[in-house]
Amino acid sequence: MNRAKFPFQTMLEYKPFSTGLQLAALLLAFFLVFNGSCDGDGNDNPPDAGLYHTYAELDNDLHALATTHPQIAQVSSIGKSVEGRELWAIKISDNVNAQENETEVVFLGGHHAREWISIDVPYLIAQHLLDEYGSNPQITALVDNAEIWIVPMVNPDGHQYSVTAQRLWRKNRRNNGDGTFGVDLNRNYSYQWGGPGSSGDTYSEIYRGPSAFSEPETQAVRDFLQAHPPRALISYHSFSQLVLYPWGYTNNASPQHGLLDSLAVAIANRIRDVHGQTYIPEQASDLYLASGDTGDWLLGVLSVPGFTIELRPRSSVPGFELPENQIQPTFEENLPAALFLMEWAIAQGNVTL
Ligand code: 0X9
Ligand code: CA
Ligand code: ZN
Repeated sequence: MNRAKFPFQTMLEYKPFSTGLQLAALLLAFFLVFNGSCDGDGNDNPPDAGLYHTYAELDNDLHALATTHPQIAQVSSIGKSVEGRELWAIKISDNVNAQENETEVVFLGGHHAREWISIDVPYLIAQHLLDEYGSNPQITALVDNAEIWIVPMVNPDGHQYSVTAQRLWRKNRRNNGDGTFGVDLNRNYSYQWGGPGSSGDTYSEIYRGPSAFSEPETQAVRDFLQAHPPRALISYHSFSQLVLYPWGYTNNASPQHGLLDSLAVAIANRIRDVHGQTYIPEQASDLYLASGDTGDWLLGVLSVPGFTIELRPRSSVPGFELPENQIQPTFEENLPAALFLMEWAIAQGNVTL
């Protein structure tokens, strides 16, 4: 298997301006001069990501979903980003205003700024659950028997920067105080923080931050998950079409390896059944070692099975810039997998790993 190096280079070390920097600067200058959003007239155009959700659109659309489905949907903020944006969560359950003794399942998206599809997939899952409630018996049962929490955009500052300034931005927008910006939120969780596959260099794309949970975004996710320990979780990323499970910090198998692998295989099979796309199930360390990610903290600290799904596309062309016409099929193929994991979680009842 020499797959290990390939996704690392394509996903992390993608260097868009390694050639043609001057041309890029020139194009940027023309863009700034002729783009209406920078004319300083105080009537700036809103940031636009085409059919993908921007932060403002997500804020608006999540609240609209809750307004149109008040019995089963509620929007709240789990905290604020470095730049003060709210980290929106939508809770979907019967009697949504009550905290009932029901299985909790969590879906996260948008840890990495440039992975736009990782926000729209969990958003569309939320929308689908709400639209189908009351008519689709499978979904009605899920919503009745679980408390489903969806946090589509964990890194809104980075996302906004990706939309407005630098499409391939990855990290959050922490000012590191040395001329560099950003901490990799998926290296900032505490379990095995600082280990292999993370960097202490502030300029690095995999900068882990000055300490575990140094960032308000990961603090918010941590506090939320400790208050609402889920039975299962998916964190969406892109790209490469993989279903990853812990450990990521070591090649050793976790004590739960058998269960995690069989769930990952089941998830990948359900994805393939929709449009024939292969997503490879594997231990996260088989991709590359990385320490301080969401899945390792979930398993290591909370004993919760969590999966990192790397969405479409398969390879570095088109890489992070997945065409808009693939938003819907990517959602469609990931829906049955998400429903499967919710059903599995409900079936576990109060049994913990
Ligand atoms: O490197 C990451 O954080 C994830 N890939 S991405 O291209 N979306 O950035 C993968 C994390 C999986 N975890 C480990 N390999 N430990
Ligand atoms: Ca309920
Ligand atoms: Zn990612």
